[in-house]
Amino acid sequence: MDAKIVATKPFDGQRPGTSGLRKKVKVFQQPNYLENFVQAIFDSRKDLRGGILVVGGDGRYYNRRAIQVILRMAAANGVSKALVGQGGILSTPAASCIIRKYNTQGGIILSASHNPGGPDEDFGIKFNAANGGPAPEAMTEAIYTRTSEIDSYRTLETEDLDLDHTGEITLGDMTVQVVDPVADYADLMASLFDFGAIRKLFESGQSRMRFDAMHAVTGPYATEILENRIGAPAGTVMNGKPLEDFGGGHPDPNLAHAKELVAMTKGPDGLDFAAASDGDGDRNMILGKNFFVTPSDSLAVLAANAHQAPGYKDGIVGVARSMPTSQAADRVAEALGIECFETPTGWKFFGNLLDAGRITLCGEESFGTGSDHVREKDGLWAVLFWINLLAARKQSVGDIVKEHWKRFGRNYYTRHDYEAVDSEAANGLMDHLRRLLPNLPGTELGGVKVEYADDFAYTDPIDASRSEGQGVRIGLEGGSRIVFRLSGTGTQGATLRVYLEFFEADSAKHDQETQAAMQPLILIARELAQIETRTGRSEPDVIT
Ligand code: VG1
Ligand code: CO
Repeated sequence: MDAKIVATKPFDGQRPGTSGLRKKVKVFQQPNYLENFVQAIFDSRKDLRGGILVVGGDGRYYNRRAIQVILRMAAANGVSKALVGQGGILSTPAASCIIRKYNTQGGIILSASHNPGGPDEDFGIKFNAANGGPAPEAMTEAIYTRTSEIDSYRTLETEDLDLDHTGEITLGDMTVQVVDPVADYADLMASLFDFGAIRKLFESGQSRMRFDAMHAVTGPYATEILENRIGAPAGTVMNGKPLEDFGGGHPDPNLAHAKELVAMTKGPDGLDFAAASDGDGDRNMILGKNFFVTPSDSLAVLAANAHQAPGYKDGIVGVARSMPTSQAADRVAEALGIECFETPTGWKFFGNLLDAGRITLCGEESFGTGSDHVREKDGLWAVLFWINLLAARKQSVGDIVKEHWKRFGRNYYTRHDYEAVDSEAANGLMDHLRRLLPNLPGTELGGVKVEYADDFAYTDPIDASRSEGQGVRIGLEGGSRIVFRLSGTGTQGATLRVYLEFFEADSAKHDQETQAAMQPLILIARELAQIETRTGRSEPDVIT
């Protein structure tokens, strides 16, 4: 079958952000918009010709359509084999697992993650490299450059394929193998965690739990692993059927968007353990009875207890966290005598450290935790790690975290998001902060001395690549920090994120309500950035 060459013109703005190209579905539906980006991937990743490509997505609206387009283009661009999740479904960590397990040349993942789905909502596409991780910046820049000069794309004229049954299909000269999206991933989890010990915990009846898939991709994964393989009671997984619009909600596992689940942990009859994941299955939220574990604390607790899970029984070699993530993990690394890295926001920056064997665990404040088992953050992995920990330590979630604070001190932490702010105002605010930076060190904020103030830049310790302008960082004496950055995943205006952290060593002061305890720092941040006068917003839209 001959490839058809279709003439096209470049679209502006196809530069991938923190995690791929994310736009409104309507933008992706423009003729040639998706095709241009996909052809730019094939043009800049020459090893895909004759290679194996993984394709799958989180099942949101436009997923099925996009996959048919991508498969035709893959065949026309000389890919020899495509591995596709049944029904077009692959969670982001499962895609990473399959890219690695079958030694493929990479994968195309369709997702806008925690953003809402549906005809008027968001869609996204990203390329993951042969290591299973999100394309590093040099790769995404090459793809972007190609989108700005593209004049044609290659495709085939064929009928849509039936992707709802596993098995092999021929498409031109390419083989499409439709794979069970869950099996390989579930096997990997079974190799890392003690399913027997977890089963006993469930059988004891002492730990009542729920996992909220938020009508997103992790439903089938959680049902297979928790209910079928481990034997948790039926109904442990809630909202387990993936829907194209996630039931109209934000598939974002946090206190603001997983309200139903959070409510189930409250009161004397509250659940002992509850967890949720996001649209594409890479995020996690961990809750205990009347207890919320911040993602930053979760990373630190997992690092301190890693040896309790079979997959990490020999300990960990190092940890990394994104810059805005709290410094709780740094304290654990110091106690363990292992390396700790601070990287820019986005999972792509962990890839080199993981590949080089410099770190075992990594995480972000945005409900992302993961390890060297794949090259993406992994929601269900974090949930299983926590349940394994509960089974091994025979303690409640709250007790484990409180004991951790007693030993290492507590890093109080919160993030305030101002969403869909006018872009010009948001950029003006960041410029204003950058202008303040040189004069801040040595002055006082709220009576505390500023130790450093900078616009975070990162030099990758493995390949020396440099990333600048990654967020304004203000460090105060005693370990408090204020960080400001603009989101790189939003699709409407700008989203300002304000990250706040302060350290409390005294265990008598570890029981404060977070927002109340952080009020002084919150006010300082608002004033310094002139948030209200510049954006017209007096309160954040989302507090996590
Ligand atoms: C956000 C988070 C970041 C995360 C990214 C992708 O990016 O802050 O930590 O890596 O989303 O997560 P930003 O640029 O909007 O702050 V996911 O689960 O949306 O793939
Ligand atoms: Co996600």
